[in-house]
Amino acid sequence: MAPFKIPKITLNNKLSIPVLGLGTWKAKSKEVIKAVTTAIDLGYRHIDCALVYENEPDVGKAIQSKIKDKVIGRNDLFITGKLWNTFHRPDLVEDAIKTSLCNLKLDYLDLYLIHWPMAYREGHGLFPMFRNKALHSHVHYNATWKAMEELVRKGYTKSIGVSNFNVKQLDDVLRCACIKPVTNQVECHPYLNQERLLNYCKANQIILTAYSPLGSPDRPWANTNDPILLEDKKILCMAKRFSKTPAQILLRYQIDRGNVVIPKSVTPSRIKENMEIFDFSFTCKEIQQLNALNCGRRYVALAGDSNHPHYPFTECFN
Ligand code: NDP
Ligand code: 1BO
Repeated sequence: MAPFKIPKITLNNKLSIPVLGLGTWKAKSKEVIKAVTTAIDLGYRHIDCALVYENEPDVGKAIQSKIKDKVIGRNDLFITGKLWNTFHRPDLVEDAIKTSLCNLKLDYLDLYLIHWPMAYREGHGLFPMFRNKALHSHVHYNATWKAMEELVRKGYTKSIGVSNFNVKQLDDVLRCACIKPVTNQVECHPYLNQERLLNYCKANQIILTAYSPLGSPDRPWANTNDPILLEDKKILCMAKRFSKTPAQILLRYQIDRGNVVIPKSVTPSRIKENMEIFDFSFTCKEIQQLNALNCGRRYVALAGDSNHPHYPFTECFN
């Protein structure tokens, strides 16, 4: 049977992106190979990657083998990569994307994002620290953005965007940009519905890509007392009403708000379950009911960086 065709939406540069992608953060070597292979066989075409996930070579292996077996062509895929915080200095940006391309065994990316607005000290590993404190660099994200634009001109990536940028930071980028960001990839789910940021994005033709849409239950810093989104009573109740799973409710919520969504799973049955969201939809009232769960709960805060001048999650800008 032909794999299911995941719908796409058009970006502000007229290219298109599948509305559902596979997340790869925290997926270990062997499991990510199997996850990407399973996902492509089922019909996923959009894979969300990053240098800092330290599994790009394995994602690349899975992609290559599917291309070699003629299950897909390179043009059928939408591969996202991310510039890590230690490579924001404009002269480091081209080498950073080249490293990811080499890891992924690709000659271009579909989308390359500035992973976070904060630059870290260059040349001391991915998480430079001194006496338990993160070391910062003063490179401004606008300067990094200008180097990102060069990557499009040189053909290393088709589109560029940002991730974890707040409204003010997006505004700064838009003011200096010759090439507009196509997306802002941010944490988004009913506990952190990002209404203000989403309205800003919509007004500026920027697609919001929702990360941690299931509440990132496997995040490394999870505490036993943290609220579990997938077990929220209202979500469970809605799941029962629609004969869907809580995960499917959370994913459809993003699609019906016009967002792209990138759940991570290394479990074949869940990778399949997470695709089975295109046979139902929510009314505006149901979206409002889900929006009403908003409580500002952020599962991926990188709180250790809160003293960085470009830390995005300060109240006045969200
Ligand atoms: P998610 O919200 O996608 O949750 C992933 C967790 O949910 C895993 O433990 C997974 O388990 C489990 N899961 C997946 N599907 C189901 C299901 N149907 N039912 C129950 N549990 C399920 O968290 P992430 O934080 O990983 O976010 C998704 C992706 O977004 C990342 O992998 C990454 O690609 C991107 N991201 C980007 C960030 C950025 O800064 N730009 C930050 C964080 C994420 P299992 O794998 O065992 O099946
Ligand atoms: C350091 C966390 C990044 C996830 O994308």
